Amino acid sequence: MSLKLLKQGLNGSKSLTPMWREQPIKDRYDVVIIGGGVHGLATAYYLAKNHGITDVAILEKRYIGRGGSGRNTTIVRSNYLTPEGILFYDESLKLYEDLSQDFDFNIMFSQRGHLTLAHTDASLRTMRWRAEVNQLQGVDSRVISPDEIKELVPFMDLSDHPRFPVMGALYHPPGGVVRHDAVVWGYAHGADKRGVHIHQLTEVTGIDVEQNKVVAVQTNRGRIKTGTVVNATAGWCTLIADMAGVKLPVETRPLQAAVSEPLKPFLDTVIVSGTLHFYLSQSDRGEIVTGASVDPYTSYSMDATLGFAEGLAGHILELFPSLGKVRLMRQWAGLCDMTPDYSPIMGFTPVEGFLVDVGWGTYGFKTGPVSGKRMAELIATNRTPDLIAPFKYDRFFEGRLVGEKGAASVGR
Ligand code: PYC
Repeated sequence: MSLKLLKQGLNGSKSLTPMWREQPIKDRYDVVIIGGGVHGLATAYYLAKNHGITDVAILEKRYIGRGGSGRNTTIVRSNYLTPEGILFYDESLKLYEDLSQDFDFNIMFSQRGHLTLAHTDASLRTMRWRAEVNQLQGVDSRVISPDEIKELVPFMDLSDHPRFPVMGALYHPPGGVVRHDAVVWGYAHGADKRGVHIHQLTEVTGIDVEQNKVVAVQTNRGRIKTGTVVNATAGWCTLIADMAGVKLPVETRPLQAAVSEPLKPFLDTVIVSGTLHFYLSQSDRGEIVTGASVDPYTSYSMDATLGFAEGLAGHILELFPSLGKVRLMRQWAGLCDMTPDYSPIMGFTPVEGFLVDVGWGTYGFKTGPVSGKRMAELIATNRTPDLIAPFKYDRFFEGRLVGEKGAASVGR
């Protein structure tokens, strides 16, 4: 046990220092980041840590981590389908591996392995395809048989009784889960410590552009002059981009999720079934953390629905009938900004100084570290890093889409 922890245990809350501070808001910053989720916070953190740029404000309409960063199912993996996607997601996974040490704060990262089930010949073929592309990029991923799955998940029904029997799976040992709030708090703490200002309850109401250049943002707390604005507002990115006159090819859909009551440990991998539309893992508290596809309509609603819970439970029970008596404890929804190719949009836009880190669909949380690191590099050098060049805004006009069918929960 660390000395710090022991001291806190003995002194109670007296020895606790806040993870980040409230600072007076200035009327000018070198960089203004809109959105206090993991992407915005990580961008500020790496700007300060890697590039010494500390005159940075994060503007968050509500409280940090209130959007997708606090509403996801905490899955981290890099077994994507496109070489561009795999390299990008893999850098994030590697950053996650060192993040607890980097923060000096436990983010409860657990590389417990990730299984994507195949229930048809066609999906088995896709898993083989993914495994080959993964391996070519150096990512640990392979197709395994039902017998091997049984070893990893003895509770799953691998007989021919389910409507869609399991024929195999893509197994990705480095995939896993991480405590999402801890990631938000760790980045907030690290950014604050280096001089970044985090302004909660600060809503952006307009962006001032003169001669095609950003000059300021308008907020409910006054006007802030700046030459660099980063739109890191998953779920609301089109509304912010509209303020700068930038159109984004994005539609917004809710993605619902749920947790069960706590159970004794029985599942130590992440399970995904594209055919049955569910994914689940067991948290360190014993809850089953689970979700399904995006809702089949565009909306900004973050309400949970009974229809979703019923559909999800029905699908899970097909493979885990022994969970029949388990009660759902909580349900919620987050907003997903979906692009036409299921890849993000990162970097420069036609408006000088207006940068985007958006279009994060159902895969944004896992990429917080790499997005923050690479967006910070782009801001510091005014050059697009090679790793994120495939995701540039211009690809939609140049016809260079990055069709990322390894994205989860995009079925409709
Ligand atoms: O991309 O792994 C994923 C994922 C899981 C749930 C939503 N997206």
